[in-house]
Amino acid sequence: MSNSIFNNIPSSEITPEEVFLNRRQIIKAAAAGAGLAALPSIASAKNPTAPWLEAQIKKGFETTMKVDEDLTPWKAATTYNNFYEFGFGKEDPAKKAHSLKPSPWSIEIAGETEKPGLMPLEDIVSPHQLEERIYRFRCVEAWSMVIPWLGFPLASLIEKAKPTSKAKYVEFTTLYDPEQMPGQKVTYSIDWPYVEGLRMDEAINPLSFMAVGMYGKILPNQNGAPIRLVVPWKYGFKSIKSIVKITFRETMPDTTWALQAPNEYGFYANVNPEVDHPRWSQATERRLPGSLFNVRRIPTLKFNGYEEQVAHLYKGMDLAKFY
Ligand SMILES: Nc1nc2c(c(=O)[nH]1)N[C@H]1C(S)=C(S)[C@@H](COP(=O)(O)O)O[C@H]1N2
Ligand SMILES: [Mo]
Repeated sequence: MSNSIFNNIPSSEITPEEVFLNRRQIIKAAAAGAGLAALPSIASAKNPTAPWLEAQIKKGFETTMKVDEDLTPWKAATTYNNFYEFGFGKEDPAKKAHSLKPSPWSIEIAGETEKPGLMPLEDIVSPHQLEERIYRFRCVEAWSMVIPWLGFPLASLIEKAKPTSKAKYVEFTTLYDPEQMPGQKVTYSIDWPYVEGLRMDEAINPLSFMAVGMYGKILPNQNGAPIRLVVPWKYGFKSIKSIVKITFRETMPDTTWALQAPNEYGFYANVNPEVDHPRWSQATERRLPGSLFNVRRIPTLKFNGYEEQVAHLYKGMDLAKFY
């Protein structure tokens, strides 16, 4: 009956990141049959969050960075997601991420650090006055949004985690728990767990942000609860969700998308309208939400508009080679 795992998705929704699945994998998927096309649950994602975090957000936050563009409506930002741990469709995370339990939560600190071990989320977040950062967010699939995140600079978490002088890179790992994240049972998907990374100087750049909320609220599960990375000058796949581990490394980490399709997704993944993806142009983007009659196509900005803050990190590097 089904000849492709994408049968349930209108073709306009089939995304390039999905197309990496090679023919053999798609045939395997078809053989797996209806198992994948489980009936979508109508339950919307709930987030049984920690009361202390709710309270901290209610206490208030400072708005520290804005862009002069309209915010993407909450509904679009929370129902059009990439979170393969809950399926390939953009609507899957909103429908299925209720099985994720974001509390209690902790992050393991590992690798080149003087302080290996578990840090409870409360110890990580509570010391901060939360900041609101309104950032442009550009997916490698050429759609974009403007999101008001709530969180704190990644640099302050790194400082607390005490990397040694050998630490040149920071690796981030998402939770691996197929019971909470049923997409991880799907063997023809990406290799789990999802891993991303930054060079140390990128990680401590003031723009690099750890988000625990958005739109003045706690982070919905589908957006990466309870804690995720946001790196606004890079393609969205660098902004890893539901982080359980941070590993300091001397050498460049192997990251999920760069391993999956090295000719298409690089480690740096800086937004760059001049360097096309092998299968499509990166010169423009679709600003969400659009409609059939109003595709809001706008030019893509170099470093997603954050050139002034980050271009110096890549001085002397050929950005067509280090994509
Ligand atoms: N663990 C994990 N993190 C992830 C992804 C994912 O599939 N799994 N998708 C990435 C991609 S491709 C994008 S565009 C953004 C989407 O974030 P949003 O759903 O909050 O807009 O999350 C990124 N982080
Ligand atoms: Mo993406």
